Amino acid sequence: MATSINVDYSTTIPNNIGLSEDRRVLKALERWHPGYLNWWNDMGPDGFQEKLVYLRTAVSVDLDGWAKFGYVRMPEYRWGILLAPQEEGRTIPCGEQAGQPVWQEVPGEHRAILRRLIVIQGDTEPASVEQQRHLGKTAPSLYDMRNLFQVNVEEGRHLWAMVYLLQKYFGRDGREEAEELLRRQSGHEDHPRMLGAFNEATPDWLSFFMFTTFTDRDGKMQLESLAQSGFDPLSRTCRFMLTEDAHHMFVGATGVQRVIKRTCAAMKDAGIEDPYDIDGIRKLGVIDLPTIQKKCNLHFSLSLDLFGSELSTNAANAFNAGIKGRYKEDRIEDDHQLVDDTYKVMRLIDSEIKLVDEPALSALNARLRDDYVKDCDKGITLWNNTIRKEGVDFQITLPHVGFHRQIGEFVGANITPCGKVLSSDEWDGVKDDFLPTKADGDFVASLMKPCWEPGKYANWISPPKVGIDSKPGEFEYVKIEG
Ligand code: BYC
Repeated sequence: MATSINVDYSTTIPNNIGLSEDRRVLKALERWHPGYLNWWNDMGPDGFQEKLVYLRTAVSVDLDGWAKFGYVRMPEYRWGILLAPQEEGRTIPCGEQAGQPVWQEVPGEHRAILRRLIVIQGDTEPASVEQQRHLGKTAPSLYDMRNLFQVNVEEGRHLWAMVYLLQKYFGRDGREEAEELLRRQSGHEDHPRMLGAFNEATPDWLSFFMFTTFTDRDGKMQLESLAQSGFDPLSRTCRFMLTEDAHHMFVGATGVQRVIKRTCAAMKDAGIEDPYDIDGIRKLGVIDLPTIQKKCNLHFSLSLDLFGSELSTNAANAFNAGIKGRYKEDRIEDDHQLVDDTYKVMRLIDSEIKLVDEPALSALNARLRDDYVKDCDKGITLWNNTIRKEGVDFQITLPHVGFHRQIGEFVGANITPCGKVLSSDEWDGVKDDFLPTKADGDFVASLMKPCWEPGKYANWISPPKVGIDSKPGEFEYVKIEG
């Protein structure tokens, strides 16, 4: 397969994989394209399909300058198939065949497991676009609106990336799966998206920023693991997707930071020192820090569920097969087989939380989740530095991993964000302190009014430090008129 760093725009589907010479796959993708556009028009950003948006498009996959900025109508965005360059001499990084050359074709014995992972990954991409489709209408600025749409078109491209793998390597099954990816819908009663968090609503912009902080970061960890795959086309696809995901987490973490900054500034101006003076703070038209903490608790716990059960034979099989590695597998120094190794897993035993040695192979989901929690701390530090600089006495914290879980070891347990195990009665008395209530949701919703004048920001969020592509403050990121 020919690959180059630069993207070929001569076919209807931009690519760097020599698609014009691969007629079978080109045709299959061209057949899938109209269905994709129908899906985008029906389920993508509602009310903005005709607007010109200042977006970046990939023109090259090398690290420097792969992006080109310009005004585009979203349905005309050049979604394409982009793979990171092939690494000479790459070997399978883990499992029974570790050290042997990577596969350029799907190994028959691992076909089912690979297809399942690619389909699950693919399913999350359109799901997030569906979850966010109404947010444009309440964007707090044109800058934020543009960032939302950038995230959306890139998730659309990530769907293309997985569909390419399905069409190229999985024949008829792959084509059917590609159709199903357009048929399932986030939150749909009969054909929902595959993973829990992708069927939840993203009702407001604070949720969007939390989602891009925490759920996109699960995306990062999963893509990092799949980038370690011995199936080289999957690895190369994921390596390029990771460069795009970094921007999504930036949008999330700086979005929450800007909300926090505005709240602290408004408190200072009004002479409010107590962060728990909820009514007083809400009267200022900003979001109180305890509500931000509750949203953080919700989105972090929903994202933890995306790692599956702590102990999983699926995960062990994928690792053994060399299909999915650990986070930064190629930089870990051990035998990459883990046959006799153990890993400490947090478990709930007789209502007590304990660290237990488990077979390392079974515990791979728990290990990836632990790596994820460490990575999440970066966002939290950013937010707490802002609160400290503004002089407010409050700290955002990540809740305990057992808090509010729907998957795995802690399902059904009543564990507080501090990690205390409660009885059901005790839990009912305090749960509204930990998760957003209807009243919290209604209050946040009441602030979600569009603010679309170039250079202006809604009262509840502060402006960013710098513009996109070094544009000045009043730059018209989305042309709303005309
Ligand atoms: N919801 O052995 P188990 C992203 C199912 S996000 C519903 O515990 P396993 C993005 C599981 O499928 C990253 N079902 O877990 C972010 C299995 O069902 P079957 C997406 C769940 O398989 C933002 C059963 O329970 N990528 O990119 O070891 C915006 C037992 O499973 C859930 C990936 O996830 C759940 N939360 O691990 C846009 C990577 N969890 O097979 C995009 C690919 C588990 O028995 N996926 N189940 O019917 C995987 O690596 C694994 O499938 C999982 C689960 C980590 C998801």
